[in-house]
Amino acid sequence: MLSEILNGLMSRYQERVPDVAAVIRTMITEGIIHQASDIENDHIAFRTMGVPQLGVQSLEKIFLHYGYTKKDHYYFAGKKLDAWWYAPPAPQYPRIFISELRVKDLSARAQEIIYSYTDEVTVDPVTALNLDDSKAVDTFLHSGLWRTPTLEDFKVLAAESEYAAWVIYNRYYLNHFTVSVHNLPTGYNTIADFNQFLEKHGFVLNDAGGKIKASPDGNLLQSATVAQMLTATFSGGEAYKIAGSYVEFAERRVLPQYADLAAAAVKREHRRDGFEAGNADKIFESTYAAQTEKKS
Ligand code: OOG
Ligand code: NI
Repeated sequence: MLSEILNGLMSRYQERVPDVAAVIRTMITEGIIHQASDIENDHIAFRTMGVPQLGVQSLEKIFLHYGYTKKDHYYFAGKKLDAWWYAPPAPQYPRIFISELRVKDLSARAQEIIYSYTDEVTVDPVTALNLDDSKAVDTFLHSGLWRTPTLEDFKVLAAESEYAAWVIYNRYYLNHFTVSVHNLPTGYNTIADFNQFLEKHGFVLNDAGGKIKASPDGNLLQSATVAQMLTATFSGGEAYKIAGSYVEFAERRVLPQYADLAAAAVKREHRRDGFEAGNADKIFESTYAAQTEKKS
């Protein structure tokens, strides 16, 4: 079942990213919500390596099997990434955003390092999965795919692509979940107000391009925490702090053609859907050193 797979992802993510439980706890103590399940999860996101047997074409098969629909493509020239978003089979499920590194656009040295890991996966591992078996899917999403990297390889990759270094260590670990703020009580239901609440409680926000990332139509507003650092253990046994995952917040405004709907009648389909390349480009930087170094 889809909800089992999503719950498995969320529980591992929550164990790894203390900010997740801290945001939820603070929302409860502030009286914004009663319990964690009151939070609407706008979307979740994954990162992957764009090599033939892996990448989006592989990972997406899981979610297409569970009824997701592939939607728009986004291209990030500077970061050498492609991404797509997927609409859920029913509105109680989160959207999914999956990006992949355009490995062929990197230097020969970086490509060689990446292939030395990804070549361990000889065939698309998702084709071998029984996708109806949600336990098997859950196990797969939390398996290593390739050997633990060396610290040296991690550092060489990070110097050229922080995204590449993130994926070589973190693999398919959930990159973030996203709190929908627009259905929260007044005082918290805009990104501007919610950011203020977060900062008052000590959460550090990604300020690349400004703390509020806004789509040109003004209807999709996003913010994100700076990723928390975790102590990674590399193949030679070295402990080294690297960026883990972060938490995102999204405000989707009611589309102009539904502006006259009574607040109680507004549903997901009346709000701005999809993603925005300009916003996403800056949100990726939540795991980049320029942001994480502000925090540690
Ligand atoms: C994804 C960044 C983009 C969004 O909502 O536009 C994003 C990532 O950091 O992998 O999450
Ligand atoms: Ni996101």
